[in-house]
Amino acid sequence: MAFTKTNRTVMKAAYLPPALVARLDGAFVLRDWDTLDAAERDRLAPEVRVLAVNGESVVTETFIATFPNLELIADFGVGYDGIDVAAAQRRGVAVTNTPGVLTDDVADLAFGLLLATARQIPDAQRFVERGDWAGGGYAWTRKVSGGRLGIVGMGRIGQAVARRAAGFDMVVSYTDQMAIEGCPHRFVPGLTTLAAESDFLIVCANGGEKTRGMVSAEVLAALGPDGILVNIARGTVVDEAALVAAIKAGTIAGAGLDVFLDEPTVPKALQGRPNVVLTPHMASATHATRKAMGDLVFDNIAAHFAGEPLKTPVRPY
Ligand code: 8YV
Repeated sequence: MAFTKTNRTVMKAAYLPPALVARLDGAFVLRDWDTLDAAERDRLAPEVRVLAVNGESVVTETFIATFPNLELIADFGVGYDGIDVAAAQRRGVAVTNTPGVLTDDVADLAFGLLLATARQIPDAQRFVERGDWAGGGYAWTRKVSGGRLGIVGMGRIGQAVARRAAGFDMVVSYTDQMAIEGCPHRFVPGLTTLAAESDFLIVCANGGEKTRGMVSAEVLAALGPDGILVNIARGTVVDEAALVAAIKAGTIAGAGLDVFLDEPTVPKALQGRPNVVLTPHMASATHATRKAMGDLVFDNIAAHFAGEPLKTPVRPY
């Protein structure tokens, strides 16, 4: 099949949920990059008008250039730090993501990690399962309600975290590139100052070069020996080596982490500790939300092929 504007060929180039794959396969010509050999890739690349990827995908300019007739990169995820959006747009390729539909789940997991880390819930479960309770109660832990919460990145997810914090009578402050208009919480321009003034720091910022390593050794030192860090954003935002050092030295009180620098690798030094709670990048992974994300990916692709406005186009970070 040679390229024509009417070919509706979608190249899947990352994991997508089976239900979305089935829908795409039913409606369009779906190809799977990972199952093709080099000759098939060369032959099929010119037909591809849409590339379907996910929030962890790395889509470089070189990869984009593999598809000379590409029109759209549809991302199954809200984060698109792995996609060279500027390069895509230079080539006239649009990019869509899945904002909004996963906000609640991600904020829920952020709060889950905060509570699980401060109250040491997973370690307390291990204590019960080991039979240690017979020898006396579990060690006392940290109070969350009423604490000072610092939010790093006050976008949709940061704001959803702040709404949950209100139910815990927390005092919320935040940092971002600038104060968010209409946001009722205290804006703190510097992350180190925010960390110094927070009991709990929740990272909700975008990934990408602008935020790489932003939660640095200095920020962790400012958070201090009573401070807890939660990251549900991207592993790149935290200087992971500095975090490991801080946890080992006890210069912060604990961490609740859903994302890591080199997923699925999690530093051994973070494992098996009562004050570190680890989850496998699952913040948006509920049945309802993954379905909604898949539907939005499908709707963006369908809108594109129908010549209609994209539902959720992105801008470069
Ligand atoms: C992933 C995410 O996209 O939305 C994001 O940015 O990090 C996740 O929801 C999801 O795991 C699919 O790979």
